[in-house]
Amino acid sequence: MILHLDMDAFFASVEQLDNPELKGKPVIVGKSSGRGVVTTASYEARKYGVHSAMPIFEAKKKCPQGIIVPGRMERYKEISAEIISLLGDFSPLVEQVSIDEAYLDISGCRKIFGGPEKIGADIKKKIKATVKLSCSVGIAPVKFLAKIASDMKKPDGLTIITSDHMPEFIDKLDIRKVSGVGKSMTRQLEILGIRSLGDIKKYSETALANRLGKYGHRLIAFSKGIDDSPVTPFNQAKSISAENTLSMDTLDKEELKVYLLRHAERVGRQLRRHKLRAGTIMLKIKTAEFKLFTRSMTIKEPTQSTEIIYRKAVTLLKNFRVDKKIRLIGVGVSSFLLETGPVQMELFEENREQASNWEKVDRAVDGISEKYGKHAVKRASIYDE
Ligand code: TTP
Ligand code: MG
Repeated sequence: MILHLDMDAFFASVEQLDNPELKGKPVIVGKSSGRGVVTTASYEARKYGVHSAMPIFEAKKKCPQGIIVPGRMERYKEISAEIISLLGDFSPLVEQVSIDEAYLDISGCRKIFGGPEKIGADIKKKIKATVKLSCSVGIAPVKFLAKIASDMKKPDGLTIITSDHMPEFIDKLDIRKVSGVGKSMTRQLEILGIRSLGDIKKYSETALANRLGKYGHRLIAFSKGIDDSPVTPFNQAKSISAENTLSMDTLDKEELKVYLLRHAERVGRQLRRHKLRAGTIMLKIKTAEFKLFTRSMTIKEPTQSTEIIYRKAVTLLKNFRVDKKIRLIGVGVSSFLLETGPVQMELFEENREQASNWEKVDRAVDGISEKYGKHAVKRASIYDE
């Protein structure tokens, strides 16, 4: 099963999140001067007919009480990265397709997380709890339907198309909803009397392919519920990271260490799930002035241990002069080796033993988390979360 997630009125919702005075109000993101267009609008503004790509002057006419705000791309990217790192907890196969949407292959997740309804609801809950924003989720046996499904009950929707319902769904599906079918294609299809995806089946494959070219073949496959495009994580095996924006900027290293541990846990878990070891550990810090710093170190013995990643990240933090308040902290790992690959052992017997003991702890923790959920075991220092 494929899950598609799309944030609701993303830029506008972030503006409402950061400025509570905007909550519940019609917010229009875009340049208010000259010939600016609407980048996006909150659902309150959409009620008045305001939508993306509409000239601002027209939006003002439709919704005079609309509050126009310029965009803050940096901030949207920051939240986007946080969302993507959360998704990695649910499946190793996450493909980000735009700033606010991603596909997840959840086929192998039933055992750990439950059925599609459960995983869809859990992902929504997790995002709501962490970044305080709502999203819409669609789940279907194939990618193109998952995307259509996520759009069906916006905002805050969850739509599932099971394989049993798929044929009926396809038969009724308005052809204009299928991605790649634009205005001119719609006109061509209308001439042939094709309005729903199911109508495609009335025609012979060769006739349609002759008329519509390459895309004809694709539509024919879609009409049978076939879409071979896999979920392809494009950062596959390059780096894994976790980060968060703090609820309040801080200078306190002890407080920052708690976040490092949480991120090390997430990154370590993902490494173990992918059966990888990392040779480089990275610390990412963004100051209150949005200055970004990264510090990294190579380790002799590539690791997948939470504890080791945490300790190295702490060392990097110790060496980092914190003189400006910090707003974001993250941990990343890269330079991967397959788990089975040769691993150079630490020189000292004692360290080696310690490292292998930590790996045993990780395995035990992973085992319990898989069985009883991620919150069943926690390290003492993050227990009060
Ligand atoms: P969308 O997901 O298309 O729109 P949205 O999240 O604002 O609203 P919806 O609830 O319908 O999903 O796009 C995500 C963000 O991308 C959007 O908040 C603003 C930005 N964007 C552009 O910069 N240009 C555009 O033309 C569109 C459509 C969106
Ligand atoms: Mg969106």
